[in-house]
Amino acid sequence: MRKLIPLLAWLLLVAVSVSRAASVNIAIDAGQLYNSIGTALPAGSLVLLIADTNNNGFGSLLPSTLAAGDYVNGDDQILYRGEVMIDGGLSITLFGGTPVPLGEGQFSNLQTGDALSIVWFPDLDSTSNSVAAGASYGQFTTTNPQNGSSMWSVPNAGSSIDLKFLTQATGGAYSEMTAYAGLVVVPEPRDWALSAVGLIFILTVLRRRERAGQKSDR
Ligand SMILES: [Ca+2]
Repeated sequence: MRKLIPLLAWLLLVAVSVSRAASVNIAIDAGQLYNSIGTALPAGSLVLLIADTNNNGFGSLLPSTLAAGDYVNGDDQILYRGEVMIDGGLSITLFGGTPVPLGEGQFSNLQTGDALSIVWFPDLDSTSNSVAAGASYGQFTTTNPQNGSSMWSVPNAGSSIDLKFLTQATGGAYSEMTAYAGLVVVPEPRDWALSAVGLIFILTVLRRRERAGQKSDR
């Protein structure tokens, strides 16, 4: 028996401002994360923690900037940026285990109970500041947490939770397929609308020129 494929763990501690007076600590333990053809993500790949601040579900990602506080599709907000780390164990602590303080009031729409999700990008590294249409990504959230995970939602102010996302390759219960990046960033609707308007304009001009040419030929 040889060692298992290198385990990938991603853990972060985040202090998220829930109200002016209190914050919460969120730790994440992740298993293998893959691209769409089953290759494990390399160390340094960008991972985001996002929240469904309007409680209407996580929508498809739109082209967006990727700073903490930005929205990735209108109302799903980035709480924290992290990166894939490779290690032989399941516990890696970023920042020496010190919770990362985020500015109070930075997430004014965030409320206790908002669903949480992680998003990973096979083609972006942790220094990337934006994502374009067509980029692939994977996303995970659950209302039925396993392996000792807390609920994947914002806890009460002042409390700490541990979100776990462990695939079978890392001793967890989730199939490897749940860690595949099979989604793509879609263009914003208005981009499609603008393209359609532009195309109609060009066709109209061409048709007029064609008609003008036919008249002058007579
Ligand atoms: Ca949403």
